[in-house]
Amino acid sequence: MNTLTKTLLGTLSLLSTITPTVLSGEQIGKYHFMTGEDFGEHEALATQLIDTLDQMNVPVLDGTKNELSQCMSKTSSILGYYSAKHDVMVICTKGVPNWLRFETLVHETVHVIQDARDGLENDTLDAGSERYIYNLSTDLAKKKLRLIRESYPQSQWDIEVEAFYFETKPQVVLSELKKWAF
Ligand SMILES: [Ca+2]
Repeated sequence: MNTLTKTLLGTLSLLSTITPTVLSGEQIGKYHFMTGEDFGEHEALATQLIDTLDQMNVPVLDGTKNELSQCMSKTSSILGYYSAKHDVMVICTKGVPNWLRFETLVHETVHVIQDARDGLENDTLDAGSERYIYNLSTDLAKKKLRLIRESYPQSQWDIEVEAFYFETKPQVVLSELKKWAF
């Protein structure tokens, strides 16, 4: 069983809405993976990010096309997420403009970097030192700080400060990601 298959099978236990039929090997190929083209004018950078994530065995799934519950809920506004347990990224695409899809890809990629810092094989994320996060937070737009405080548990504030800070800096995130891909 290759790494990607293992990862996807692992994801199935997390994302319960995928029907059991996709468990058979040949249907693994029916997963909807994202490509650079799904990000419109951001295609070039998105392709590089996705290719580098692929090298790290982190697939990027279209959560809407795969009908994952997190993307189908009418009441929630989840744009995407990264599972450190399964090393899988999910981007919700329905009604999401290209720029916001791309920002979500970059944001979630920061979480992949945080996961890689202390080893992708474990489920923990490392945001860096308190001083580093403090410095980022003083530079972060007040609106984003408020969003973090209101939308995330306090235990996640540090990792979100870094992710929100760099979500608009795709080049920086891509170069940092490449350090972890080998
Ligand atoms: Ca980790």
